[in-house]
Amino acid sequence: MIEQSLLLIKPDAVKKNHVGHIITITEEHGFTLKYMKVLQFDRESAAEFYMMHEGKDFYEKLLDFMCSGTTVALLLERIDAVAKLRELVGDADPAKRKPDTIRAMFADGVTENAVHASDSPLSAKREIGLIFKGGY
Ligand code: FUP
Repeated sequence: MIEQSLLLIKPDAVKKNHVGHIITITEEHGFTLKYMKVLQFDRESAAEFYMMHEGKDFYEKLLDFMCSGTTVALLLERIDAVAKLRELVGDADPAKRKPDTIRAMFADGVTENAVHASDSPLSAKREIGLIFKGGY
């Protein structure tokens, strides 16, 4: 089934000029770019996006990082988009990352991990709503 998912290219990857390369990788894996937005998270919007992690030991560090620079949000579409994008992005834990995943190629650590991909169709719907609520 054709599905939509959200990919965030995070501040570390934007600063290192990996945006174009990451978009190309998604296109090579059958994703179609429907909408794109360049944005700056503030504390409030980052807290809302990552609300499920509130109270965890890495939460404040994660918000600081997400607010540290520009983020590029991509609304991507393909068959089975959510699962396929998670596979392409790779694990947040550096020890578990498979080669040829976006994080294996571009991430420096567990927090500075280059990209975010929605983890379920429900999350994708929520996250797409949050990021694109002001329009495309
Ligand atoms: P993912 O859904 O693949 O982004 O990974 P997780 O749900 O494990 O983590 C959510 C976010 O918290 C990721 F951006 C990574 C970050 N994180 C940390 O910064 N430190 C940790 O110890 C675990 C996760």
